[in-house]
Amino acid sequence: MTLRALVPYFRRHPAKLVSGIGSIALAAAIGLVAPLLVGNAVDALRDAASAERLLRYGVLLVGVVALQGLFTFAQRWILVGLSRDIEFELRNDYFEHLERLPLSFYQESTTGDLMARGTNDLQAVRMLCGPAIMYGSNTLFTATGALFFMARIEGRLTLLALATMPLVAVATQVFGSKIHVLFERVQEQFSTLSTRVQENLAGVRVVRAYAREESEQATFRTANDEYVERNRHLIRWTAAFHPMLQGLVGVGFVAVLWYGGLQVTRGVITVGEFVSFNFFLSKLVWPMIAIGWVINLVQRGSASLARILKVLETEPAVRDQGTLAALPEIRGRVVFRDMEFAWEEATPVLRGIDLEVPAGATVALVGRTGAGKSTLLSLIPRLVEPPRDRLFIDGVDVRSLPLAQLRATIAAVPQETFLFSTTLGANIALGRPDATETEIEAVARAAGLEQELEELPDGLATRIGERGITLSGGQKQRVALARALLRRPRILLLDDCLSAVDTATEERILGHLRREFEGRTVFLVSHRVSAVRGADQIVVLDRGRIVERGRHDELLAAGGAYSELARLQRLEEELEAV
Ligand code: DUT
Ligand code: MG
Repeated sequence: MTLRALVPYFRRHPAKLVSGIGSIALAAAIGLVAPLLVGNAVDALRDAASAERLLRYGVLLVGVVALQGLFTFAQRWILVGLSRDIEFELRNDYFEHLERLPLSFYQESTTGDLMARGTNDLQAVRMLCGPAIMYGSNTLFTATGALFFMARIEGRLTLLALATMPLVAVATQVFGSKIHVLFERVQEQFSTLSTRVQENLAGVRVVRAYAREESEQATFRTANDEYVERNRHLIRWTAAFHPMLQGLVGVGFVAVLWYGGLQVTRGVITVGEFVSFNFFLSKLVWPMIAIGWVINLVQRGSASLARILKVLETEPAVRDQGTLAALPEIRGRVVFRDMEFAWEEATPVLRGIDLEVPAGATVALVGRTGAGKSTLLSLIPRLVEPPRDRLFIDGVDVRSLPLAQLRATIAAVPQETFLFSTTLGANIALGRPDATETEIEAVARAAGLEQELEELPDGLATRIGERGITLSGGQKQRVALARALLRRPRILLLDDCLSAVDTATEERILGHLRREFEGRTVFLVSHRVSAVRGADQIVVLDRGRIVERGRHDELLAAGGAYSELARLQRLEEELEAV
């Protein structure tokens, strides 16, 4: 059962759970004293009413209520606190897991949906851990106690009072499940809504550029309408639910008034007992309503928990497995042997790739868009899992290397850079938070950011991204490059990392980089011949196969795809020069 997943979380807080439920029991028990007191007071009025006696009852009653209040406070404080603790831990676990999920998972799920699970669903689980337990146990204790005393006063009257109970249970069940279904639909629509907002925020430039504001607004309004509509539907049912319960309870009261009054006139019970009885009955009203509410909370909570668990139970695709062979030192020789890879079955993206890159060498990958260059690079740090015995570093299958060692050896600049909304310096130091200012500045210069360092208002301390300065595409790329250089990796993967920089700047940066490349194995993807001409080996990929390889001059002489590319680019440059 889904709810079992919460057991380990509760196990961590035994003291809170026990003292919380203990407080509920005490509060309920003390609460039951009040009706007895009032009953006695009423009977005392008839026997021998004296102001002093009444005052004594009054003071006692106040004391009882105050004590009950104290324990009610304690139960709330402890159990709501406990639910917050569990929420905190669950949220951490959820986030931690999101960090380890395979890339494919993110292609299948929308951000809005993942956000909804981490917010709304988590909230529903918290309600299950706190209020549901609190009101559930309160109901249990109060109802048991009240029924016990009621039965002692008058058995038949108690049965009469309880006659409406099965109806309440049935109604709760019917309404509860209907409400549950409607709530699911509301949650679903909320996900859709948040996805739209999230995409519009992230894609704000595209929306503006294509003048899609109005149509996006219209789509959003429709989705928002639908959300409200679904909520209305839900409200209709929840709104009808409580009055109906109260109505049923009211019928019980009328019956008790009639039959109980009769019993008083017959002298079977005293007026005081009758007053007590009614007081106890009124104490049952809230628990009866609470039953319905708690059922709802449990249903919602477990549905939400199931959604969260679905994420938590998704296996992190890439992780250490089998026997590992940590190397004392990685030198950086990378070998692909007959590599086959497909993102989706039946559509191979890499086919029969044989490639040897000696430690310290630079290999350049060129080829048409979609040829598989980025895919090839993503296999090396195991961002996606390569097949076994196809990819080796220093002669060891990458799948046998501990992930931590493998990734510490490699720094990659992905084709699409991503910067966090923090300072420029912190973005560069992402992979080495302990780096000194001087080190960060050195790599920033090596990555061609010298001018930016001068011109940005606070240099490395300038905030970028949201609530900060927006960098240009080429600037972002250079920040990402600096970030990779700072890690001083043995293997450096540069995926078209200067594509947004003009050719002259690229030349200049590559000049700096030659020094950085020394002693490192470098994979350099580029569409520009000027960027790759200096590489030890140039590999031309086409539809997942290596179609040509060699040094710049050899490939030019061979007169194949590479020399054609070079010819076209020369032509372009000449045209530009005109
Ligand atoms: N592909 C996927 N899923 C991914 C990434 C890529 O199915 O997560 C497909 C798209 C394409 C093929 O793999 O058909 C190769 O893509 P890749 O990104 O490796 O191509 P590229 O050589 O890097 O192209 P570009 O020069 O446009 O970056
Ligand atoms: Mg690519």
